[in-house]
Amino acid sequence: MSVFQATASAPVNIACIKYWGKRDTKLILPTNSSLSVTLDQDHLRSTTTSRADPSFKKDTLWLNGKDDPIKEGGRLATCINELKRLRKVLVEDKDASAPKLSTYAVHIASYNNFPTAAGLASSASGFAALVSSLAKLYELPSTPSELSLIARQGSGSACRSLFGGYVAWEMGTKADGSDSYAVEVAPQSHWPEMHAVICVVNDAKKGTSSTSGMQRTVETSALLQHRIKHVVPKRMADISAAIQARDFDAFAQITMADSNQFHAVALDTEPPIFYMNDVSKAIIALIVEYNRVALEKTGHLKAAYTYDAGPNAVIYTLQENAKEIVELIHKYFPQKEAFNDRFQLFGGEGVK
Ligand code: 2P0
Repeated sequence: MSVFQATASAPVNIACIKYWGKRDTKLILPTNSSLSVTLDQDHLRSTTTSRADPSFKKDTLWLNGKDDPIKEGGRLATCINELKRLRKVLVEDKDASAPKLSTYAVHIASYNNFPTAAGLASSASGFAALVSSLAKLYELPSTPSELSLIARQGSGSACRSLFGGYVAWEMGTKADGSDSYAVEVAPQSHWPEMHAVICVVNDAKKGTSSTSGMQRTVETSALLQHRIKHVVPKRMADISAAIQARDFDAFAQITMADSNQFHAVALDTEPPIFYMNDVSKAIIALIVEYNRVALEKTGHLKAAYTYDAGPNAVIYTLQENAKEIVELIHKYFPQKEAFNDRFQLFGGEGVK
């Protein structure tokens, strides 16, 4: 008897131009485009195995070994059902001999090989790996951009984890979301010197979830409207050009400015949202000073901090400076065991 099973893995990504706000909460359509770098060392991935079998009673997910209920009408169910629909339309309807996998329930097991203590959100790599594994199981002829349309409906940032390297999520304009997908800006090999140092300030789960926080921002922040209309479009173009030109100075300036503005719109939310803490801010001060000295000595910036919806710092730098930055962090924050240089990362090949 045939076994219908496939495994795929997907990487974590960290945005330089931040996604924050939805114009459609069901389809997960963003209020602005975003751009990320994929962190792709082998120990920072979600790996998912999917199996379809006529004997299975219902779709089931195990997340890190624990049963994770699939809510009817929820994001997971949406992704699974959409992939089943594509299996039927793109494979079974075209080839009468293809097994009718779209009619079988699936069992899905997903693991993150990075510890919760890494302080990294796992929804992006998790949904990207889930979509990739089902697409492989169903032998879909879909491109990564086409699959990103589905991963997006699991978690917005997940669409960017369908690629390695430098990835843009184009917000699109259509109401059905068909033009809101991820595209590769450049592969990791284009600028392999790019590294990311992750500083784990706090590995606790964040106070305000991204999903609810960003909608409060959409509803209450005037600054967000300015950001969407007048800031992000130019930054998307400028950072894409900086990546193409391997211009670290421009990349760093834009990345830090966008992190700052994302946290400013969080603060501009009613009631205000604070994701960074005093240690996060001290790291910003350290990087600002480090860059000031570097600029004076060499005429160039050496580091770019960025913070997501939590206090942990990700510091982008070129390989030649990575060791110095890790040492600097250890020097100024010696008591913090949580600062962890195990996670020196670099962009990579994306989905395997
Ligand atoms: C980003 N973040 O671009 C931004 C920056 C957090 C700060 O994407 O509601 O977990 O599942 O679409 O993708 C976090 O938001 O939110 C996020 P949903 P998601 O990476």
